Amino acid sequence: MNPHLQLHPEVQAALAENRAVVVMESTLISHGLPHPQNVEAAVQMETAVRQAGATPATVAIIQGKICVGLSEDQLEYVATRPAGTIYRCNRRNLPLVVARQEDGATTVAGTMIVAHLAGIEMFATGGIGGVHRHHPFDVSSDLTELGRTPVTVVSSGAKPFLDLPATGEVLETQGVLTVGVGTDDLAPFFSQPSGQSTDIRLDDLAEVANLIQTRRGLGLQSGTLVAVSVPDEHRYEYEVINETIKKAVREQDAQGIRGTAVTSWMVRHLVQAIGPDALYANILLLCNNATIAAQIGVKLAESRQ
Ligand code: PSU
Ligand code: MN
Repeated sequence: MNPHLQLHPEVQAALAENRAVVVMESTLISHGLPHPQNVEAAVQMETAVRQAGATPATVAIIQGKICVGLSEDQLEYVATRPAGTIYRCNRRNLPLVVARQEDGATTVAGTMIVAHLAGIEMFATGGIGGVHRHHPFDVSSDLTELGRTPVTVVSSGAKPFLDLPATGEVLETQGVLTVGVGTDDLAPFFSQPSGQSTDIRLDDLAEVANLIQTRRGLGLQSGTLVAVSVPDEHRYEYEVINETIKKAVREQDAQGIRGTAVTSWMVRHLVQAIGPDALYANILLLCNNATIAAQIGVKLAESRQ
């Protein structure tokens, strides 16, 4: 195992016995959701993974150590770092944070790298990054990482305030197959239909597992993006949400908010505009994605026995 990794004993045991493990990101905890909902969401996701028969492993860098699986104290630590004291890590700054023994939360891209280093296939999160509206060169490294790291990201697709057609194009160029489960929407998040489709819809998780096995068997280094539909009662009409999003994007541009600040500003703004149910729906979809990731992981583990 890579010496920079610190595996939680439970994760180490699961991997040694070829049991299913699901990784989760920490940027959502440190930069995405407010406290204490961030801790609640992380704990609920871990519970969902366990209930589906897999072992959860939330990833974060604590004083330079890449932790795969966090204790309760470590989770609370990551969730309460003051703004500006914890990096948002992807491929670019992961070595910097490790070398300087600093704290870092991993984005989808960063978490994929760590999952692959640890030999873990399945990853559950909310929405992935993509191409930003009006800023075609602001392309999230989540997309390029999906093109070069063989990990399966189970998500609610791309974040709905992105340029979804452009995001779909980049995923295609990167060689990333997008698979809908219970949907064929590339960005179900909490609103459908977005008008942008996944490459294929597969509601049978055994078929998804088979697809992942085949990609691995071919030795391809790209990942797979799974988009999961949102529980019905928490679904908004995309047409309606998109009007709110368009206004928010204009305001964000006018205020000059760019780069790593974009997502947290937008999530805060949308929760304010749509109401607290948006936050609740966000947590619910995270748990739903965690369950599906674990179920696929269990199927993969069964086929390895
Ligand atoms: N979705 C959310 N909140 C977030 C993120 C996604 O609802 O905080 C994070 C994820 O970690 C994702 C990252 O990988 O935003 C993408 O950011 P960027 O566009 O800066 O690459
Ligand atoms: Mn970006």
